[in-house]
Amino acid sequence: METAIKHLDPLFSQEEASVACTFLIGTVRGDVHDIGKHIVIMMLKGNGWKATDLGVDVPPEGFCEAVKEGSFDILGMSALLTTTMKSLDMTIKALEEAGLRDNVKVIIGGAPVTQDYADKIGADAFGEDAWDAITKAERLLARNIHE
Ligand code: B12
Repeated sequence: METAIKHLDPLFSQEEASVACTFLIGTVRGDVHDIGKHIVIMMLKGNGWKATDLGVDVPPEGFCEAVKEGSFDILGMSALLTTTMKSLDMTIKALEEAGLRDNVKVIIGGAPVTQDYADKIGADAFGEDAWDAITKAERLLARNIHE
């Protein structure tokens, strides 16, 4: 999978952006699963988005620092373990405590994650798969522009 991603990535990065959108993404603390996250990134790039990957096992403070230092429209977080879903919640709380929550729209995903969980922890959206991630992110961005 990793070899395939290395080959495919340059091809997905050639499209021009239909919307100028920046997407920060990472796998949450305690979790090293990143295959699905890489698929999301490839799909984003293929649709003209700028995606910045923070990697795996990213602590809440790592997400906060990146949101503070950069200029991102959307923060995407991936969790593949039921035990690391709480890191999604903790990261959103950390963003709130740091006064950064309004800087980004938050979209979460990963096999155990659900819309109910996204609602419960105050995420802006849940993406079931890579295409859903893009659809929901574009919807959030459109809403942001019209707010
Ligand atoms: C590959 C894999 C691993 C690899 C990961 C390699 C890597 N580089 O990612 C390795 C071997 C390292 C691994 C380790 C472990 N794993 Co594992 N792993 C898997 C496996 C087989 C596949 C996961 C996967 O890649 N799926 C394919 C991708 C494409 O799907 P996806 O990740 O869901 O992504 C899609 C969507 O969810 C969504 N999405 C994903 N991220 C995001 C982010 C955003 C923002 C959005 C919008 C959408 C989105 O879009 C993606 C594309 O459509 C699953 C079992 C399974 N069949 O799912 C177990 C599984 C996830 N692992 C499991 C476990 C238990 C572990 C370990 C704890 C095992 C152990 N005892 O060591 C460790 C934990 C390590 C850690 N700390 O993270 C369990 C989790 C159980 C649970 N309920 O929590 C599973 C379900 C296996 C099982 N049936 O028991 N694992």
